[in-house]
Amino acid sequence: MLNVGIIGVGSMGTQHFLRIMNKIHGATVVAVSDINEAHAKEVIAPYPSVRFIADPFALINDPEVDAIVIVSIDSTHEEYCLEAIKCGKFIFCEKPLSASAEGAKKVVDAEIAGGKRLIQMGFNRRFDPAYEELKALVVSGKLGAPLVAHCAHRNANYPAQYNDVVAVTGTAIHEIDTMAWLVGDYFTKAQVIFPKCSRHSKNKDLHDPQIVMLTTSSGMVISCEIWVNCQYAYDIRCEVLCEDGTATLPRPSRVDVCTNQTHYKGMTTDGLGYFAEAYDREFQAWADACNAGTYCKAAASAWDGYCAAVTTDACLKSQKSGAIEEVPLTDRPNFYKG
Ligand code: ISE
Repeated sequence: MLNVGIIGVGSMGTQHFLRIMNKIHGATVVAVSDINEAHAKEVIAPYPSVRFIADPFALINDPEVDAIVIVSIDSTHEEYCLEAIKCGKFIFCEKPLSASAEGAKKVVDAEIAGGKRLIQMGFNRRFDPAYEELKALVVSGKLGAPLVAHCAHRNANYPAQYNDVVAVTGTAIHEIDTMAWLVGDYFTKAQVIFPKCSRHSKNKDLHDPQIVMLTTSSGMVISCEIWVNCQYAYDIRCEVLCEDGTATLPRPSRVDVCTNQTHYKGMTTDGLGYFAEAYDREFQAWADACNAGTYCKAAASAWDGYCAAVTTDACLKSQKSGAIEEVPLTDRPNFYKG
């Protein structure tokens, strides 16, 4: 049984906690840490075997804790990963790996120096059956080489704190990792374009929607529309244009309704619910790999987290310059192959 310690039980952390306690085989949570002690204690109250440990570093070093799940605020991920690497413990780190490419590089260097792959990044879409189906078709080559992709990432509504930085490091980062994985390439150029801004943007520092343009090392061009106050629902789209046809991400199946001379299908605003199956599968894969003493090949590694951070840094630069920015990435080191 894998004894897990979770740092951060906000909305996503609480879902991960409940998922591990109730759905994942071979793993259980033994300790939780959160800056909001009262809330964390409420979350763990129905589970008397789970301890609250106020200091996240003490949780990481706790002898009962075998593996760490990091779901705390983005700016803390790097330091917790570095500490867990020092302890030689397996880590599940929600994206991003670090707030900067420089920070992500420190984590990668520490992992390589330790000689063992310990980090699985929480890029959940790699475990989504719809994305898996799309990737399998593209990789099969049945439609010829992929040339272009159009992605859309729409959230219904975001609070006023959401700004241009988070639009890239919290939202576009999913398209960045997913598309790199889907086409098996990395990015060399990035540009962010600001169209006319929606009146629903609640922050003068949030251009909503915005378009992230990415070029891969093979010359594929990928457009990602990031629209975090689209109002109508949580909506994820992806179409890949290949030499001999196009492949489109299947939409979630919903009841088809006809009423009052109208025809519709329902949608949801709940992003965590939309990808619930992918989250379950990525945690089961993580627990299985940890119990086998290794890393999960299907999951994103610290190197993928680093690639995403280098790409988001270039996007942030482009938001300011308006220009096409270089993404200084190189081929995957041997340590991260396979
Ligand atoms: C959030 O952090 C996520 O991970 C969601 O999947 C994404 O839709 C949202 O835009 C992010 O803020």
